[in-house]
Amino acid sequence: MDKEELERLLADKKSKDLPYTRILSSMCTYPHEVAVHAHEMFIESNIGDSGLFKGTKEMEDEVIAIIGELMGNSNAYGYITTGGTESNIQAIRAIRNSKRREGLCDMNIIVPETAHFSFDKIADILCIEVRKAGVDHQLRVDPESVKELMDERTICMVGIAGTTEFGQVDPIEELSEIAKDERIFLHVDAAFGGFVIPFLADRDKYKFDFTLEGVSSISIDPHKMGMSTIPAGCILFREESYLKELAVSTPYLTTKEQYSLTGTRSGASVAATFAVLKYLGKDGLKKVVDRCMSLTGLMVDGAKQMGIEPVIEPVMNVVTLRVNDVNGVVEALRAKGWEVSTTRSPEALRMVIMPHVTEEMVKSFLEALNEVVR
Ligand code: 0PR
Repeated sequence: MDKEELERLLADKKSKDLPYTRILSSMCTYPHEVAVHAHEMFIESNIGDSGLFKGTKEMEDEVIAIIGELMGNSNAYGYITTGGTESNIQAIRAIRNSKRREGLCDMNIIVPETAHFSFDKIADILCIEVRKAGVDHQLRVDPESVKELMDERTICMVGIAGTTEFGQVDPIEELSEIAKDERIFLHVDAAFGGFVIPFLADRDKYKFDFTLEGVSSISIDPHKMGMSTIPAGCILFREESYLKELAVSTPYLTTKEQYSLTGTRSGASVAATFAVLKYLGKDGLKKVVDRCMSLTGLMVDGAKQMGIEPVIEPVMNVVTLRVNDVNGVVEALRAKGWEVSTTRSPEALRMVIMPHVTEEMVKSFLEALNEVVR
């Protein structure tokens, strides 16, 4: 195939992909232009053999320190993963390995029933039981339910800072107290919320990071609200010993140990994450969140004016609306060119107000919604 023909083929495939300008169902977005530039510049970098790519490794170390500081601990230990799934797997694997060395078997962990489906993969891969704790009327995990599920084989509790479906934040402060009392590992899944909560006006209501003594590890994804390129997640541990639990020996590489789940690993998305963090800084990231939150308010207010109520008042940039015949509404909106998603319990329409969403998009979506529900 010559290049022109290949170009036509690629363009044809591209035309079948939806542009984000029609997508309200995704937690991904267009990467920031500085991320795209850095990604291209480091396209061949494999941080899986980091001695060959020392500049990339320096960027990863700095990114871990910057994100650690954002999470209340600039001395946290971790690495850039492929996303929230790998980060969650690695956190649970670290504590599982540590307890296995102590001789424990038939272990279990407790996650909120609102947890991301990556925890179902974890049950399968790590062969541990994943117990699901109930939530309150605001869809936050109920600490009493967590305590009831706990036994001598419970090795970890999980709290979610920004649930996938509702954008709700669990009472991590209470979980942290339980973690301290019971000496149990507490993992916080902030894959989505990690780059949102620190910039909210009412952030003090949602303590979730390493400033809480009981928090042992955090997942936070640059490829979601961090506007980096895919794949970019991040796992952070308070203590280095947990990162060491993940080590395998890599005798013939430039480094003697590796902690990551994957072998070959994208240095490009490390560079992209570095670029966004350096270029935007906290002020720039806050502006992104401010804008998303103001459009979230616009969408919820518009829906209320049509007599449609949100399931919860949005905590972050996720809008869930109570409508009759949710699936019918999704189909009708799709016919009008809008991609939205749904929640399971309670059933609702779900929209994520990512950085690619504009005021015009929200207004024209509300018009479409109004026509559909009428
Ligand atoms: N933890 C939480 C709280 C998440 O919301 C997600 C993904 C993960 C972990 C897993 O992250 P990775 O997908 O990076 O491994 N949340 C979104 C979801 O499952 C991911 C997503 C993004 C899905 C864009 C679809 C989409 O179009 O809904």
